[in-house]
Amino acid sequence: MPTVHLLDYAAGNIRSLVNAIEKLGWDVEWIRSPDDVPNAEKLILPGVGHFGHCLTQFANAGYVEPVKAHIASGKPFMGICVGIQALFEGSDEANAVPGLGVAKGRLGRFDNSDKSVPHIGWNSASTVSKSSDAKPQSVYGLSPDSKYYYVHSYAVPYRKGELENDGWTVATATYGNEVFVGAIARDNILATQFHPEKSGAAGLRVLKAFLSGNKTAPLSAALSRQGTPGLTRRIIACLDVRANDAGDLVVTKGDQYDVREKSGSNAVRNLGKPVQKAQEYYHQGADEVTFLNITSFRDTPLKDLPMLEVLRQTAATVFVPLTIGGGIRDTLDPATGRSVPALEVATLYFKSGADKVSIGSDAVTAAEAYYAANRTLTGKTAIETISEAYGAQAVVVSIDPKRVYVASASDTTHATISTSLPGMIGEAHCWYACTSQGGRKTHDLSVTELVTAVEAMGAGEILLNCIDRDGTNSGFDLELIRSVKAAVKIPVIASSGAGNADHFTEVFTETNVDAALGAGMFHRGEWTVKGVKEVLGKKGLDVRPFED
Ligand code: 1PR
Repeated sequence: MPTVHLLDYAAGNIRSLVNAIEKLGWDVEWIRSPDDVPNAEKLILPGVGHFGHCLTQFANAGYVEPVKAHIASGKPFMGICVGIQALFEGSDEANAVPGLGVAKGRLGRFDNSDKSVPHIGWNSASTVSKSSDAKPQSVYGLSPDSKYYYVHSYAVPYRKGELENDGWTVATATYGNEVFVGAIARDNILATQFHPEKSGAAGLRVLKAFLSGNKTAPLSAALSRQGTPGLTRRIIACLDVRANDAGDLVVTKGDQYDVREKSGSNAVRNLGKPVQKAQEYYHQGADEVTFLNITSFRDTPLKDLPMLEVLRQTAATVFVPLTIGGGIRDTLDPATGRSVPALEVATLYFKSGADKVSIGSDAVTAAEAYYAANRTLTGKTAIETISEAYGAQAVVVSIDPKRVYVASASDTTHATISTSLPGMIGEAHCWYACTSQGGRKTHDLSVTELVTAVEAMGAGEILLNCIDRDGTNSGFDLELIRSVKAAVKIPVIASSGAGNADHFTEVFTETNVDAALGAGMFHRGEWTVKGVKEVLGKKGLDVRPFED
């Protein structure tokens, strides 16, 4: 098999990239020291997380000159995510750390006054015409009709002509009112801010064009419409996974978190096999797939090795972002009695193909400790340590709130909302209490307190479930979503209650939520992800076009 070299210089969850390259029929060889660089014919510089952390590791390991020499030699080079950022002169993320300066420009942080940051999701990479009468150039199969998966807080602002004057072909994306550089190409160099390995068929096409040296790979003919620039509405399929009574790992789904059949056997509801289901949703056009290991609070996640295998098999065949949740916390190794930090548990998942980990119960405990210590950050929580090592974008906090009704706002110390859905005895106010251990334990901590605390700790995204709505098919809790969106700047995923496509339309039009997740309606086959997206598209909501 042909070989591509990948530079291994910083902690990062790059298993997905290896999977994508192998799927395309190439072998990966690792560059583990600067002396290996001259052996590379084709070189990929990946990178996720913090610019300063990555570039400092890169420079300290002695890679700057050998990589510059590789680029100058004319041999193929590709940078991905921090790998494109490295080509520029520097970043506001770490002012003192220089980039390679191969391209002119610096990265700035997205403005979060009008939008969520990090920028997470599917956006364009539309090549810019060289002159007003010229057609956009087709490079490496990048298509203005396709969408690619981005996850970052810093970007190079696009200024017309600047990069082009130095011979670069530029592809841009738009986030809010900011236009930024999504990809650049010149001679032997291709670099993308998005992750081609996580961008489904569109991304694999770009990666394949680079690997096969096909700079002028044609635009995809598969799509029939001109894409709208900007971030699409993200649809996530969620699989709650646990062992059933026979010990098999199954996809299950509860009603308000009760996953046992109501009649007859009272068995754990079995809705299919995790890997197969994930593949099904990928082929239906799911923008992400989330696995929640819902009983891992009972035991140490180190015992959940079958879950790692589920992840491995899924990641080898599903090329959109994968999140895994359940049991991400400090734990004890039952075999040796050794204490194992949450970062090590998360690393097991990242190495098996997860792109993000989702933290539930442990986030509640950490937030309680944060407030008890007068909002002091310890740097030791699971959120902080994983965010530090893998970047905020890799840390999702999954929340399981439930409504607590009160007759009057003065009946509780928590901030309440006046609700349009009064309680059983007409209470017109409510607040949302956090729970842990799959809803079994209720805490005297509101959901807005929790999200504020975890954002301060470095979480990159909120997965906002709702016990009252889970499995009810009655639509998302819009009041809950609005109150959480008002409390944080990081993206929020709406979850629980979706029963049909109109519920997705409703949540995207009635709130400014960043993504929406469905489970039961997909598992029971009542709706496909594709069907939901078709409805959203008809309502004028931009979704990632389906490509196979
Ligand atoms: O606490 O870090 O070990 O993580 C455990 C994880 O498992 C948490 O993310 C928690 O939300 C999840 N979990 C625990 N018990 C259950 C349960 O259902 N008994 N599921 C559970 C969470 C919510 C979503 C569901 C949506 C959409 N369930 O998984 O997919 O509500 O459902 P719908 O569209 O069918 O309404 P830790």
